[in-house]
Amino acid sequence: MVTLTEDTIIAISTPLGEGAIGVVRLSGAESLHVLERLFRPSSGQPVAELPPRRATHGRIVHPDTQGLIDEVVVTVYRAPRSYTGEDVVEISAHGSPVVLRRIVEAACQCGARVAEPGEFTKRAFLNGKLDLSQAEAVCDLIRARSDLSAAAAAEQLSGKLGQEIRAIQSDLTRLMAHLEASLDFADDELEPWGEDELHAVGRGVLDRVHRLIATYEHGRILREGITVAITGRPNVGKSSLLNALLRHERALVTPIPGTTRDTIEELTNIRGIPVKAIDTAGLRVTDDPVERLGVERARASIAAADLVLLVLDASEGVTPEDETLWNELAPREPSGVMNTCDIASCELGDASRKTEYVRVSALTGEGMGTLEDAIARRIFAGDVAPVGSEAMITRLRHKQALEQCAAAVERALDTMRQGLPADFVSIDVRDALLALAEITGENVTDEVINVIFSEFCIGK
Ligand SMILES: Nc1nc2c(ncn2[C@@H]2O[C@H](COP(=O)(O)OP(=O)(O)OP(=O)(O)O)[C@@H](O)[C@H]2O)c(=O)[nH]1
Ligand SMILES: [Mg+2]
Repeated sequence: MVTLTEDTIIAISTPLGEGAIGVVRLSGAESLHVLERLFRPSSGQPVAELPPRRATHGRIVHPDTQGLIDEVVVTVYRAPRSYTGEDVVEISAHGSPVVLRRIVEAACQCGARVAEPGEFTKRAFLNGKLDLSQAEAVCDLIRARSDLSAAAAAEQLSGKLGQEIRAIQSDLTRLMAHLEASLDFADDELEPWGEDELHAVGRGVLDRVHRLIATYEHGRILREGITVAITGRPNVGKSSLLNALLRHERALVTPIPGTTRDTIEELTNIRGIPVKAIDTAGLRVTDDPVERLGVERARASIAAADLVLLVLDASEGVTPEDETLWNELAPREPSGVMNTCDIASCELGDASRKTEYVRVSALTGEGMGTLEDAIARRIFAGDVAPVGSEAMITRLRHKQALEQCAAAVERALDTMRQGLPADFVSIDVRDALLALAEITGENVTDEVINVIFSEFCIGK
């Protein structure tokens, strides 16, 4: 297990840049001693006697010169009632990068050291304030790029995933106790279960684990977002469509075919899902070397995208070039978008192909809502699960641990079916429990912990 360092750490906890307020945070056993040397409360109260969780006004001064650095408000939290579980001091200063850096430097002169990325949350985890799934959720919440992503991270931070894992752990622990009772070396009070009961509990666990694994597809999308590539032949309105999705004029639009050369990527969100939308060069054979490079990039973007939108121009109908593109892109199952509905009847479909086009006008915005709905349905394969109803996993790490757990439970059930002795079964049940403990962090290596916390920003 990881050992805690005794250092007292400090970092700027608000984003770098000018702001009304900037917060510097200290954590560790020496926090109050460091504060004592820097802080002069307006009330004249000694720092050691400051009441916890109350705002105290005063001045931060340089420890050597006693020169004024800033007028601040300080909040003291005493262990274990703090974010990290240690003594914590939060200094709210004016949001100037220079002032905040001077406070950090002054504190370092008094014995603090600059925190590593995620070190505050890592300490919170090591001190039992958060389980590992909650610590991961802190990172996800800070990084969330859409409402749904933020909601999913907030649910996980509230402990929802941890609770479900603990419920499964408790079933497995009960199973283990009954197995051991039948071995006659554990709790004498416990009636050993019959085979039916053991099987039923094992299958119940398996169900719950599989249900959680099934949430990964949605969870991953909410955490990581998806990439949507906009493609089609030149001049059909791809860049206009990108602009309409982004609701601002990001890409150049002209009546000249071949306007877009380089790919243009921009983050947005569609129905609460974080989306990276990519506008690409129109696909055609060309002698222009620059355009040709653009077409190569477009093809690479299409290959890497999660979803491909194939744009057609209703005023020109379905052209032979469009047909060729449909065939070429068929393996990617593109969503058809019939653009320029404001000037042309969009009723022409492609009966033979039975293709459903979403009819839009990138110019007037008509049909864009329908397109966004269609994209959201495609992303979530038809069922947009409301965040919050059930525990959800969002990370591959969780999925792999659950798959290991499921495999171990399967093995246990198999071993029972073969009528092998209970101690064989309990080996598998123990493996299942260990796999689950990787999610909550009761069973993880230093390496895994370091990787998880290195994703964080400094000050968190
Ligand atoms: N009436 C109408 N015109 C549109 C619509 N969408 C795009 N246009 C026009 O069509 C022309 C081409 O639009 P772009 O968005 O540049 O098309 P593109 O597919 O990005 O073109 P390339 O980058 O050259 O491949 C421009 O003159 C747009 O104003 C639409 O929905 N209705
Ligand atoms: Mg374009």
